[in-house]
Amino acid sequence: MPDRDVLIIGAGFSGLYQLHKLRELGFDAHVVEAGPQVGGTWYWNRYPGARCDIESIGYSYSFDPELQQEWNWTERYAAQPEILAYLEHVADKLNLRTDISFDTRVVSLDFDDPQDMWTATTDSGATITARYVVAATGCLSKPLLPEFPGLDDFAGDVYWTWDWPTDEVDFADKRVAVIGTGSSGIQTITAIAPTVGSLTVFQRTPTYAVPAQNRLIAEELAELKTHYDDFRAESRLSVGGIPCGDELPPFFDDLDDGRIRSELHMRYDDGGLCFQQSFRDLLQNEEANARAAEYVRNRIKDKVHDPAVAEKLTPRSYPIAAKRMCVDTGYYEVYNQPNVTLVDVNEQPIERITEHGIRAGGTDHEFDVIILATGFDAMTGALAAIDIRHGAQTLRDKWSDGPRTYLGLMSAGFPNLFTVTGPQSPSVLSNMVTSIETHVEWISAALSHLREHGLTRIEPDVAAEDNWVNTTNDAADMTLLKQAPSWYMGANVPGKPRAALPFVGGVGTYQQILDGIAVTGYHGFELV
Ligand code: NA7
Repeated sequence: MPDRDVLIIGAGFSGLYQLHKLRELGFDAHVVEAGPQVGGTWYWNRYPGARCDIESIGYSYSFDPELQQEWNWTERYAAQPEILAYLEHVADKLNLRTDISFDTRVVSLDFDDPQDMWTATTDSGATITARYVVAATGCLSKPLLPEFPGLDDFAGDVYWTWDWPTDEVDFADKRVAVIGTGSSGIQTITAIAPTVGSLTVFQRTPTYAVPAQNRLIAEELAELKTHYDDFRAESRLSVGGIPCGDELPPFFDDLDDGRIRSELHMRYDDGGLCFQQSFRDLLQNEEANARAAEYVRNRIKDKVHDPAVAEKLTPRSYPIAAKRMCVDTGYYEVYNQPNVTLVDVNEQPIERITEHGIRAGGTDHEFDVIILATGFDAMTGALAAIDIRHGAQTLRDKWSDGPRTYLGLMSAGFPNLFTVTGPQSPSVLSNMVTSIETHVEWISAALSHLREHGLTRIEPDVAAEDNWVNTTNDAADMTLLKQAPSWYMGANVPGKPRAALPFVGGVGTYQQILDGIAVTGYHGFELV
């Protein structure tokens, strides 16, 4: 008999809810977490200015009405410490820590056929057996560590945004470099710019950032709490896992110019990622996309005083929203400070890190501090980091040309192994917490179904998986996603196969597909 019914890997938003849900259903579940405490992404990414770019009222659990009523988010977009405090509160309230092993990393998983169980080996060499494994390992949890030659020679301080020190770092009067201008980079840059001695930003691809319009939300939240369930129901059926209001009809539906301009203006000024839902077909229609992209480009031009710097900051080579957009609070304005310099690494490639700084394009820049905000091996990285085997087959080999899953939940040949927000599910194209709840609830119901019917094994059919892989690729082909060199496509990791990692069909559609599959007795899965 296995040690546990279910082994859950990871104690972030996914793993915590998965543990609670399974315990509620009477399963013997246990979590293994690499970090020293709960939080996952929100434990590790504690860099200055770290903040969620999905609104806090949606980026939170809906499963517990009492929790929903008692917790008060202070701001429209919660900062990292508040999200971590929320997850700690949830862990305490639901008494979750007793079933979590901290500071423990799963390094391999091996499936035993006759017994229908997984053996997990941890970094201490200990083993745990479980009938089922749920990988709640996160989509952006395996950091990308670009090999800048000479990094070890640097005499100053090096910080990675994904592993920031717990003690406060003082940048006063320091000469600071930041490499990377994704969400982590631009949040860090904006937060430290007021105090640094000087700041030099090394940018490879300019981002489309729209304003957050962050604010205190005490009154809004009190009002929402009178009908929170309606908001949650709407979230689950929305495109992105959080309601964005009515978008404009498809671009070609006779939209007059004034209406287009006022919609873009209204969305931009309202703030946040709902901007990308200005038109229903913004990610499908090149003309609609170009119109929204041009709007943001013009706003960048308005904000940055030096036209040459503004031009460098302006994205022109890829469609808006085809690469993860950023949400900012004064990011572009940072470049109006006299002590801030922007280096375009396409013009001045980083050649090496030296003892005193960074050599780029033949110029030596001297620094006291280098901050690396270079992103993640998204969606597949955390799974590939575990040696997952069934007989002679490894998941790494199976996915060597790109992930192959059924519904982003399981992969054929690897029975009893579920992924929460796995590749080929909406995940990173959505409010993660909505997508996490959908998966946790679906997986939990599937495990209850197996138990009720005396079954011990579930695995997708190869044909169903092939169909889903084709559906995912076909859906991505109908969009402009492939036109951007983004981590959505695996493009940021050298040697990673290019494949659409998320399912672009939207949260609501996906939820209906999952519900339909469960109702039809788990169509496409083999239950033994
Ligand atoms: P991102 O969005 O992947 O950003 C990483 C940044 O680092 C991005 O600007 C990269 O440029 C840059 N990068 C990566 N490698 C290099 C090298 N070798 N040289 C120069 N620049 C480099 O990760 P984040 O952590 O900012 O955000 C992750 C998600 O968290 C975000 O999308 C939200 O969902 C929240 P590139 O664009 O690849 O050219």
